Amino acid sequence: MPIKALALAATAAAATLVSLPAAAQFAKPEDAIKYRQGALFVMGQHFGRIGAMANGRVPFDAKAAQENADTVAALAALPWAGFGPGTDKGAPTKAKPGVWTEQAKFQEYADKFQAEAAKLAAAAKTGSLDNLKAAFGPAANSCKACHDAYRAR
Ligand code: ASC
Repeated sequence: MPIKALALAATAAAATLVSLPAAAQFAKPEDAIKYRQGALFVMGQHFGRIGAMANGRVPFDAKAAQENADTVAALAALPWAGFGPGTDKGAPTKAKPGVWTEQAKFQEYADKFQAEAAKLAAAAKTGSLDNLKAAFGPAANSCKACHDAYRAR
């Protein structure tokens, strides 16, 4: 295959990967709801392990912090595809109607969180607890801001 065609094929493959979450299709609203809840739950578990280190509740383990932060950063792209049209009901959910009536604003929160998750992963990669702590606060705040706005109690 000529180099140009190879490069094109590689770009197409990469684009497929990147657009996978956005293209996620669900057989029924219940599946989308379970999908987003599952992704958010798993993320929360890994995020919580980083928080325990950042807050001194468990000893700092640079490798564990990096693995958990990489997992959070990878999963951060996923939940949003599960908030598509018509997924406001179909299974128990705490998502507020604003998710669907203020889509641009909701997307801003999702983007902000993804940016903070990437920064957290970069900070974890340095192996410095101070860097981890510095990045954890803003990341946690980006979780909380969206929850406050769009998750019912
Ligand atoms: C977590 C988790 C969240 C956030 C949020 C931060 O560990 O599961 O939803 O942190 O509580 O304020």
